[in-house]
Amino acid sequence: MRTFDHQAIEKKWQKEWEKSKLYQAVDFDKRSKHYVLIEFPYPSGERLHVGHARSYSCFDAVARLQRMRGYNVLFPIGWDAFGLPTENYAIRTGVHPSITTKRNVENAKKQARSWGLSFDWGREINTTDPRYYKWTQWIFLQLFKKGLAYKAEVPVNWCPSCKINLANEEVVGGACERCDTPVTQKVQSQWMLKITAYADRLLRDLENVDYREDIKQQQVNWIGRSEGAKIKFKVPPCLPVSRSSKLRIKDIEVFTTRPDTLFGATFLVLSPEHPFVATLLGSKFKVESSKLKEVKNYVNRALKKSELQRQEEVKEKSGVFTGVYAQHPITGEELPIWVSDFVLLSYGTGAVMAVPAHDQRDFEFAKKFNLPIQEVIKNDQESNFPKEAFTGEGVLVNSGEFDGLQSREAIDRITAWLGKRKLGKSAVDYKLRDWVFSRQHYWGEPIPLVFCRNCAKWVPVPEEDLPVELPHVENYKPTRTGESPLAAVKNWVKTPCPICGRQARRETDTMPNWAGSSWYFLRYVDPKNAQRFADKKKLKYWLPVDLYNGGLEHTTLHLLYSRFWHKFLYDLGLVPTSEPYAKRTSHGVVLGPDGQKMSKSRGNVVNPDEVVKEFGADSFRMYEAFMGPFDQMISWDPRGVLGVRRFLDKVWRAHEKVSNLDSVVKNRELERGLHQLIKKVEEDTLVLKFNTAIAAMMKFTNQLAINNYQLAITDWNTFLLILAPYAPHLMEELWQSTGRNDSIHLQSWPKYDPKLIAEETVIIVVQVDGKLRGKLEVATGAKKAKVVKSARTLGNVKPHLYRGKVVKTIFIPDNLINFVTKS
Ligand code: ANZ
Ligand code: ZN
Repeated sequence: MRTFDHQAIEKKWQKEWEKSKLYQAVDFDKRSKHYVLIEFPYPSGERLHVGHARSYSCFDAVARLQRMRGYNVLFPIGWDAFGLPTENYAIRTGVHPSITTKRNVENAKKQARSWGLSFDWGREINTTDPRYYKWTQWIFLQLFKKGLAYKAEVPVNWCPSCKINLANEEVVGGACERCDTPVTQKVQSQWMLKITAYADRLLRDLENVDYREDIKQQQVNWIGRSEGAKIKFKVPPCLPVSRSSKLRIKDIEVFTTRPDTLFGATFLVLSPEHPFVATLLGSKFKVESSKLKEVKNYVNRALKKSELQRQEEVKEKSGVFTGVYAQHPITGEELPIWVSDFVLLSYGTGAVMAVPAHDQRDFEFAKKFNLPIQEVIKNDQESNFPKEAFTGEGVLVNSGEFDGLQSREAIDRITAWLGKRKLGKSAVDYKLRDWVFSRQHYWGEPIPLVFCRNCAKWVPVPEEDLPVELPHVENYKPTRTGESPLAAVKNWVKTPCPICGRQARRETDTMPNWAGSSWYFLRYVDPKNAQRFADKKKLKYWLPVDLYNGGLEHTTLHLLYSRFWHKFLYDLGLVPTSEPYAKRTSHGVVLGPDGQKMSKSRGNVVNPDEVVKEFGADSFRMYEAFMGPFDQMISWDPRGVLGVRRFLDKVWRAHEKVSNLDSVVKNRELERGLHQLIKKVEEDTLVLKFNTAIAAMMKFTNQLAINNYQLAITDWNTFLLILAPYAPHLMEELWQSTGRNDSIHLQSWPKYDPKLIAEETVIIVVQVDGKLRGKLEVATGAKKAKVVKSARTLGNVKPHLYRGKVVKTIFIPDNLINFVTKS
């Protein structure tokens, strides 16, 4: 037969594997454990796409290989199912999100099954299952109890069309990721998680994990640690200070990475949200009222922009003078206080000392508004001042008693000087901010807190009352006030206070989509536990995750969030490792056949179900692994799938040929090729070079044909084993067709013979006129010319050759060389 019936074969084995629970991970098994994790999918209406299939197929090959190598492998799957697409669908159609989710999960599951992935389905989880989110809520409560969850008025990205607050990553180019409406800023009271308390450890512990270098770097940049100092600038009271003379004028504190430039500070700049600005606008200083109006207008305009817009617009500097001055902490000089939106509230202290000679942004600002520029760092080699700011280090000038010091030393000395006078201190700052944890949405985990007026505080729902189940609603639409739709479920919102029993109100905000995925890898370890989020002993056995693959779009937030939760649980003594993932990798995106990002509107979406139907799951999976280097973006190539299918057909036919030869002379060439293949496929798969592993299989198959299939059946079986992780159905079929009835996927990975795969050598006898004069070690099959050249130089051969002229050279490959001379 020229080809095989993939539909029959695949269905048959999928059923068989499932029945025998072939891929079950066994808790506490004596074998070493190996935990292979892929990011769990969102069950959307679009189902799983060929991008999912890339990482699933490749990591399935890893999981299968590791099982064959003797590991007790945990390779689980689940559904990250809370979130907006399902909610928006509910708004459009009125179908309850839980129904949509159920349907989508069923479909996606059918797909994943049809691909023959070796997931342990017994551990399947779903973040929207109350038995799951009970523990998401429980972990939140632990954070709350430890003071790591708090409420704060924060500026949030607000989409006026979706009527929701957006996380920064949901804002693309200043617009809502979903509806493209320009995003505005709004101040709202939100639950925050204090991830910044873990900033240092999240950074430091990157040293102890094996993440791909660029992934590590992204984490480092996102955390964004800066060392410097906080410096106080006093603001002299400009009396009269309104009616209440008790009002204290706060100093303005700035964060700077360059205290050595302090003498070059010629003005201060505050972010529009800075509390000082609000105080000022409250007219507690004596400032001309026209000035105040100007400031007010500027601030109002700035507040409408999103932080992202502000960062993008920094080139066009804008700002306004407040009319108020601060005192330089050393010279006592008066420095004008400005407000500008290039200063962000959420970084440092929201205030900067501007040093135009040494900071390019300050330089441009000073030029535009005609503010003084004072050089304080000299560096003859590098400085381009006064054409532009010189931002490097050098020797201090115009800096009083600190003149002549190097920047580094000056930083220490000036910081110490300020410290002694309580005007400053060294400080570390992070770009990382606390995590805005509430969403005004329906389809998420309810935040398990109750506000009691009588107790005057937020009260946690008692743990034994968890989960706080999401109530059924008719209307999923966010309210116009920006409140969650849950606020409209009056009898759900009203609840007795767990402390005093008086009527209180439930929190109606829900958790962000990131919550459920922040700990799911822990639940796989013990998915059915009703007493704890996971049994400690099981966690000890399975953690950490040995290999975690996911999209680059999750390299910053999801990775940081889950590392944060994990560290928190570690501090509570509830998980055994301080890091969740020993190793993190990432796959490249699969583009459409036209080289563009796949999208419905472009019409270039490849439907995996059609590919599987036409070519079979094995061809589909193998093509996904073969399409190119795993970490690179690759366009889908329909001919590529066909090519892989042809390769599998060749294997299918070779099976018949090899099986029909009754006795075979061992072909050294082929044997060596086979052992090289064992090594190559094992090594390449483990370092995620799936494409080269498959290329080697193809090469061997060609070699086999050239050598007339002269392979012993035992060696052929080895070949099937090598292919088993990549083409699991077909290999099972071929394996069991030779009379075996144990699964190929329960076999051990073959061992290669290192001697066999080394370039082989032979000893060649060297004669002169038939007399033995030396021996030579050469590579098997070495050519005559090469052997002649080496033989002539042998110590005992050379003199004999000089006695006469060589008239003839007799060469028997891999055996003998004889120089015939005439004297
Ligand atoms: C004075 C100075 C002089 C600065 C100089 C730099 C160079 P990184 O390195 O990214 O941490 N800054 C502080 N808070 C800010 C905010 N909220 N918005 C915008 N800029 C802010 O940046 C630290 C530097 O960024 C700080 O050091 C401050 O400017 C500015 F020659 O202070 B520097
Ligand atoms: Zn109460």
